[in-house]
Amino acid sequence: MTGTLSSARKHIGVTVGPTLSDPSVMKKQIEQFDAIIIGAGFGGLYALHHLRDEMRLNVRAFDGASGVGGTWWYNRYPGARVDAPGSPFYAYTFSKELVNEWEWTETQASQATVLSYLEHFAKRFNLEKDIQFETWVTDSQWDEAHQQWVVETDSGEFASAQFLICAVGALFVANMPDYPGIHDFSGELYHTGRWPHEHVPFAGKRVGVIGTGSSGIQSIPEIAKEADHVTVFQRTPQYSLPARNRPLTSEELAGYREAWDSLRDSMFKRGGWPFEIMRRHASDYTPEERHAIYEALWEEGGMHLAINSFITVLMDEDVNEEVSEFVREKIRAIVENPETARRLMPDYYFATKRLILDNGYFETFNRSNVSLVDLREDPIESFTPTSVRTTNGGHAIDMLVLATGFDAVTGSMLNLNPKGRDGVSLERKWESRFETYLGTMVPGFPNLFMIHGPTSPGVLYTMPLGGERTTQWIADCIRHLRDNGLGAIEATDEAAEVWDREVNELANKTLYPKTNSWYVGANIPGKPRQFLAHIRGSRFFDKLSEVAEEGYEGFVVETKN
Ligand code: N01
Repeated sequence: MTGTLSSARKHIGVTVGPTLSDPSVMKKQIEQFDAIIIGAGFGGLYALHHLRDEMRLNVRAFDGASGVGGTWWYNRYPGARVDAPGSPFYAYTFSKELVNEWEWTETQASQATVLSYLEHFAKRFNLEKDIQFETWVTDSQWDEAHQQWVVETDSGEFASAQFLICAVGALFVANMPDYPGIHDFSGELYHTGRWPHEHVPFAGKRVGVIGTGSSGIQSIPEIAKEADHVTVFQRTPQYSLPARNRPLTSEELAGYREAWDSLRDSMFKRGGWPFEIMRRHASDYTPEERHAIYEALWEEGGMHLAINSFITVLMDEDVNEEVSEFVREKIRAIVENPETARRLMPDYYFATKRLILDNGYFETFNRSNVSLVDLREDPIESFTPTSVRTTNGGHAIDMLVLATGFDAVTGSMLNLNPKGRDGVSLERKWESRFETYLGTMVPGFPNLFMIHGPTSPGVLYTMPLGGERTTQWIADCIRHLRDNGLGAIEATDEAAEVWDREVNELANKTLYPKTNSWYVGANIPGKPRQFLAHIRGSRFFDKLSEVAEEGYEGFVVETKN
């Protein structure tokens, strides 16, 4: 954040109160819109299209990057791909024309393909003219008197709008490990979530990779193909399933297009998943039959082992352990060196961290140029200009890749840190608990909407579709306000409390909260522990509709000033 709203106001010779109540100054100093959108990734782009073209609102979007794409703009590390469900479902679903005109060529599209798709989307709907790129929103403040949000950008501009839509990304604020002395390392240093746009050559280099989440597991096999040596620094061994990425045939794509309406309908009903889900119980099968089911699902690849094995896999410890052991067996069978295989054995509940899909990750450890350091047995002690030193010795490297993830779900909203009613900041509001109503609004922050906010289904749902559905709800809410001469809508504390309980109760029926994952904020030291996602996506969107039908139950509204 560079400066505050009031300090910059001072800079241009005005103060907060009088400025905002003086229309002539406002016209000169502050550009006015109906809605401001922060972020031009999947969520923000659709919000811009929908609010501007369907609702006919005057909208401005801001993004710090120099192009559209959000997550797909930043995460350019080698091997970055979509996980499940893959093409053509990880895409906008609302326009059949769009579905029919974009030619997906692989089941798990690469980052470059997804970025091209988003660029195509922006061009097709002429969105770029209303996006201000390379512009960070550094501050945002609710202006009570005018029932509007005023935002400040890093270029010292101000803009205001009745509605503020935060499409700031659930996985944006990079988690930089705070190892003392890490800056003593003088070689090339990258974070996967901030990968350079220029080609990064690995040939002839010794590369260290810290982190074995999706980003590490996707990038390590690609880096190993080129580098002299790759040293993987692993803190938690992972379950990873074969992505089985392959070309998507034109017949398959044609079939999906043909059946689009029913597949989309299925996504609505099945938590964003387009295909039928087996609703079977492990106890109805013999151990041999169950094993055969796991084998078939492993061969099928993708997330099927988690989604389609047994319905209690994320609730029943015994079923979960059986699937966990099945994956461990696979790792033992793939990895030739038994000591390396031992270090790669995951021991948390299967699928309670975000599931990872890989393209040859475990196989990579059979290469002679890849070695594994288990940080639990052999922790990092220091860095030198040319090495990482762990308890058992030094590891010479020329390049360090941090695949250490993000301050997930809440980090980007806190980075924005809007100031709501009475100037109370989001940071203060969320000091001990990430309180929201419907994962979309926060008490004390009228007319501020989040796409993929905490306690929304977020990453547990197919995100582009989740963004569409959330935006449609936001748009209906805005229409409701406008049609009824209302100036503001705000979630009540009571509704947020009930919501919080409901989200928690759902999560506590599963094994998710028992694992230290970014779903509970455990990857960020000091972050309040709270399960951050609504685990029943379809039920979540039904609830959004019910709340609207009931006249926005759980909200208070104000007439327009
Ligand atoms: O981040 P992560 P990610 N010292 O937090 C380790 C999405 N995504 O960027 O498990 C040593 O999952 C950390 O260890 P531990 C997807 O939703 C999607 O990989 O905390 N290690 C872990 O191994 C995903 O879940 C795609 O013990 C440290 C790793 O770093 C999410 O983004 C692709 C450490 C971080 O894993 C985040 O994935 C990529 C430290 N100080 C990402 N700090 C798709 O395919 C952290 N770690 C769509």
